[in-house]
Amino acid sequence: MAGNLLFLSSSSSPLPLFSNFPNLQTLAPYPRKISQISCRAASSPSPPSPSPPSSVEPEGTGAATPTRGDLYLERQQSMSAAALVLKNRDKTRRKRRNGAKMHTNVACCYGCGAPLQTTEIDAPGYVNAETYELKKRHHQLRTILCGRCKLLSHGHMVTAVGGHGGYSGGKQFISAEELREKLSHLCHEKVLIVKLVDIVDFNGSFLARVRDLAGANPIILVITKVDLLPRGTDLNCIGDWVVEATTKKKLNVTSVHLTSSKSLVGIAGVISEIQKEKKGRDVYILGSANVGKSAFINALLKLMARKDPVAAAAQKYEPMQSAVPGTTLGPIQIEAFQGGGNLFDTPGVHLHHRQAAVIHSDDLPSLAPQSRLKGQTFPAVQNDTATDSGPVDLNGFSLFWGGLARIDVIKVLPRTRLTFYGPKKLKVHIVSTAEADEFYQKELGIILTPPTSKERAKSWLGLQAVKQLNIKFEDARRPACDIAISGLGWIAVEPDGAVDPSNTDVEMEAGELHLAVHLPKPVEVFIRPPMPVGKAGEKWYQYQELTEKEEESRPKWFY
Ligand SMILES: Nc1nc2c(ncn2[C@@H]2O[C@H](COP(=O)(O)OP(=O)(O)OP(=O)(O)O)[C@@H](O)[C@H]2O)c(=O)[nH]1
Ligand SMILES: [Mg+2]
Repeated sequence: MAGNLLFLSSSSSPLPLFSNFPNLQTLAPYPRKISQISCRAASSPSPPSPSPPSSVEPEGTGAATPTRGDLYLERQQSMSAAALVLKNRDKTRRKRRNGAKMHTNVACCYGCGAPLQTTEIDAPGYVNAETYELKKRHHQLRTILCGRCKLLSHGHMVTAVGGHGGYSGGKQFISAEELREKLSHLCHEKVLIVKLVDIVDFNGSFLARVRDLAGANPIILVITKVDLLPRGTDLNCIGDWVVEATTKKKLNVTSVHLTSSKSLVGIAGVISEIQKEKKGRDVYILGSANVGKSAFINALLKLMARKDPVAAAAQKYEPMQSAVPGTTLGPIQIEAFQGGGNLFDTPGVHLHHRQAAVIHSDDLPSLAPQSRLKGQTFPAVQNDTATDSGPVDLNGFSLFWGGLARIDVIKVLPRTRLTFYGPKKLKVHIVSTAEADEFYQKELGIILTPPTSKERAKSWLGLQAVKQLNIKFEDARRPACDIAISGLGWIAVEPDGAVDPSNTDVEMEAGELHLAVHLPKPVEVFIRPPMPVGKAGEKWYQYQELTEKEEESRPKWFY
């Protein structure tokens, strides 16, 4: 460095050495100037500047202007850096491509996608050695259903979640990170993404991070299980509500479909949208665990099989569906389309913030609603058949939703009602807040279930997290909001219970409601605009007022 300084100071420039440094500062786009000067000095000294530099020189013309040597050196450096990046990128691409191919080359159970194995009888993918050899000889490995899937198909609830009281060989359970890694090739390929969201757990199962997986690929958004919505629900209102909620998530959604794999509502619409958007690409069905991906594929094949012999053939080896999250364990490739491109079922993403992540695996089926939701309302309306009618004014009371959640009513309007929408197996119990702690300790595992036994209650996390909710509302004639509990359902909060707008007695009252929600620590609670369900929903729901431009840019919804 001393040599460098010496060189500069011995140049013919009349300016002292340090007066050149301001020039260096003006050359901000060349931040490596000082080291470049060092190199130049050390290797090939450049001739002195012919004209005396002024104190304010235009950028890139002073003594520090890169010489051809500098430029050569800089280009060499950037070329070698680029070569390194390209080499690494090629390596990653090759790895990704191999990874993507891997799941198509390894023989997997067609029901769950777990790699076939003959050694661990208690692990997913197990098939006895003779069957395996026989099928292998006949090139029929793709027709094998593993031991766990056979149990599932006979109605057994076998979760694949290892170390959670579930399937003892459940080490093949895939974490959200592993799944992302497995599907990371998607954002670099041209594929069509069909993203599924469960209407009963809209916020908990939404999986906004699908954006990272999908890249720039288009997304068809499919809302599943709409057959479970309360009787009288107008799907037009639900469609508008869903699109409004989705718009906020900023996804590349082409269209929204309200579907039921049970009643086949909306499935035909998704098929024609897939045909329109597919353009020879592979189609990936993505979503959180248990949202109904495999059931949706079965429904898709069922309808497509009516016209398409390829889909009819694919129906023979359908993916397994079951009420336990973690049914599908690996990507399953299905040759479902005549015109090229395959359909892929994928394992569900297990989100840590859903109730399914914290309860005992044997209790998981109790989180899955089996039939149409019917709200449990508190205080009960007069003609309601609810057995536990409770008090008329909720202030000072606590409501337990099974053993999984507790809502303390701190301050609400005297006639506020709370309506619980979720699995029927979870009953709601109400006690005064003063007795709530004792009641919970005494009744957990007995009447407050799940956890479904005193034994299981011992290892229960408890409701350690308390979230204070201050809910503002403007119009007491419609619900103020929904309190959605991830993986469970939601509670509609109606400030005074008069959701019938024809009721002119209702005083228009704006205000604030104060509630406290107690949950297991990882479980999330979402406050959202109320979902317009039941006959009343249609009456109070107000469609979004949109400009023409907004109308055009929003995805359309179908059912
Ligand atoms: N009522 C109703 N139930 C459904 C519907 N779709 C799926 N289910 C039920 O939801 C549960 C989960 O369905 P699956 O298809 O196994 O869900 P999945 O998303 O593939 O689950 P994983 O493979 O574990 O990620 C099963 O009990 C299905 O019967 C639907 O449209 N309506
Ligand atoms: Mg599945």
